[in-house]
Amino acid sequence: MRIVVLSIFPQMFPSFFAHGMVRLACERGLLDPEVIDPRAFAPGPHRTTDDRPYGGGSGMVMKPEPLAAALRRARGLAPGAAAILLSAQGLPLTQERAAALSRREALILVCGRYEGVDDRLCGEEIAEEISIGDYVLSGGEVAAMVVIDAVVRLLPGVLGSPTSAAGDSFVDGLLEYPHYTRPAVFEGRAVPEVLKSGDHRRIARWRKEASLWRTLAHRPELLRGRPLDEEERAILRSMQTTLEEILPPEIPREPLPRRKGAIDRRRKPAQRKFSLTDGEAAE
Ligand code: 9D3
Repeated sequence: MRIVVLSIFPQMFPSFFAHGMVRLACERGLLDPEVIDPRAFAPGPHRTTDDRPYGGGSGMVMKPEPLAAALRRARGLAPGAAAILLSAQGLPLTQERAAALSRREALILVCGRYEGVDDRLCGEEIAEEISIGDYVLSGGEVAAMVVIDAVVRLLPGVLGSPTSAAGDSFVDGLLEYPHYTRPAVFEGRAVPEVLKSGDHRRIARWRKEASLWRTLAHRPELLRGRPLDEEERAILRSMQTTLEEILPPEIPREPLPRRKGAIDRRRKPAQRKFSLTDGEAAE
């Protein structure tokens, strides 16, 4: 896969391409990366790539001409590739989107800096915009590395076996179970006995329970978006039973004590638009 990155900080990339699976992919000829600096296409002694925003306001905007010229060069290096802008306004990166990108011949990744890129470039030259999540970065470079990392490990021949990628979290919709290696006791904490038992059925069951428990605790919304088989339903039911044993039902129903001086935002019964029995009364 050809990947051309456009960035005014090209020196952020060499060490990224020189490590781990990304490096392996390059060595195996499965990834052919190139970084282009739009500054090289900017005129004048200062090679300025930013300017003040029309309409005023704080921050600077990336000028369209150097980026457009760099894009033209990128299209020469990666004919037919879609240009993707890394942007906080983009569609969220998911495992599914990473998999779709990994099936393309080539990618052009455009990294913005400053407050953003002149919107006329986004409209005409950019096919897609991708965000890596709802937090503020200072530019697209780290996001481009995230996209490349997620995509490259899905290229056929990068991972040891094609099934390694299929076992990942998100691929089967659950978080992963905990991992352990030697020593058997580390700082007084032992590895769960079952993992040393050699009983592969019990190990598989323990891992399934741990996956479900973690998913329920950290990412319950993932369980809603995924069909559950009978074993998984049984495990979740037993967890509910366990929780009810630990927490008698009246405890979570008790309202939390009010902080001194806090404004009481609890809606009083008189403020309700409808009484709770309206539905029945209408029948
Ligand atoms: C006034 C609001 N701006 C700064 C607080 C908005 C803003 C401008 C530029 C927010 C982020 C950025 C730079 N971000 C990216 O280039 C970026 C990004 C991100 O910030 N979050 C998640 N994914 C991405 S991909 C590129």
